[in-house]
Amino acid sequence: MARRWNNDLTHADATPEAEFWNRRRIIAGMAGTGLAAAVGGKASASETLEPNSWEEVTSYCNFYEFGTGKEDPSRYAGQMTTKPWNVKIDGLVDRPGDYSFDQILGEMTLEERIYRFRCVEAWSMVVPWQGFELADLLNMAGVQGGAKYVAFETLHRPAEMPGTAYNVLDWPYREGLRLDEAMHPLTLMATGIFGKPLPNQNGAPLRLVVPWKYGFKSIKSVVRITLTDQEPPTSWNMANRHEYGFYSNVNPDVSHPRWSQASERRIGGGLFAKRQPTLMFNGYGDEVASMYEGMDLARFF
Ligand SMILES: Nc1nc2c(c(=O)[nH]1)N[C@H]1C(S)=C(S)[C@@H](COP(=O)(O)O)O[C@H]1N2
Ligand SMILES: [Mo]
Repeated sequence: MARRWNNDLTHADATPEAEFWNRRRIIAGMAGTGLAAAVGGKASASETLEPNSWEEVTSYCNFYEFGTGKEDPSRYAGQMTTKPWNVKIDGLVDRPGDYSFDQILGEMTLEERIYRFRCVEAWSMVVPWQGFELADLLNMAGVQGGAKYVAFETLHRPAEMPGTAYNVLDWPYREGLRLDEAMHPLTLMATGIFGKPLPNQNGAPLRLVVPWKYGFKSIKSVVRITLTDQEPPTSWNMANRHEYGFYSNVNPDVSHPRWSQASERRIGGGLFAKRQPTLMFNGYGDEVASMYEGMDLARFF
């Protein structure tokens, strides 16, 4: 339980920003402990994870339900109603049901995680999230023995989502993880950034965050979580299975068919900033590589 160092934080009393930055210094002071590794991953020893700004994280977004432009989500996602909010948890679970967001928050312990975030389009950010481990939510519902995968769905409400008028993707937006990936302690259900509730454009009121995978796996505004024994269909894979694999682990050695993944552009670095090398598993290899032992990562990309 050492990781839950701030179990005093609840949704109701979102951390004031000053307090948040103090907490961040506490995290930074934990170098050498397992805690620091969980937060920063392997590269944390050589790289200080300096978060992007609120402005960058909330204005440069991908949320195609509101349009394909990077600024469309910050312009249009405000129309999305997030209260009330229910998450249906179904499939191979002992306690299926429609869980309200407040009910979920009441059961979960929120914590801070500063993670690298790498989009398949080769840009990246560092985001300070608040949230809880997906494993805790799945355990609340009771995962049954036959479950092998977890499928996720985003809200699909055309009246509030102008982007869904276009068939760029097959709506609702869908994603999936293997059960061991879903249960991994790095896998987060985020409810906030910078100590504040998630802005709509970032996937309010709760979204998945899988820091060692390309950003599109981190599905926003989740309304359904289904435990299944089959690999679930996922939106980007359905749109183009040659370009977007089910696994989509960050991998500098496996190019996207139309561009290299060897380096990335850190958002906010300025026009003349040098691209930085992309890290295997986005720098979280020590924690996650063992899950893929013996797999051909070029084939299961
Ligand atoms: N429902 C939904 N989730 C989504 C997307 C989307 O279009 N719709 N875009 C994905 C992509 S491609 C990325 S890079 C991240 C972006 O998250 P951010 O805007 O909070 O940085 O969200 C992911 N989750
Ligand atoms: Mo992305």
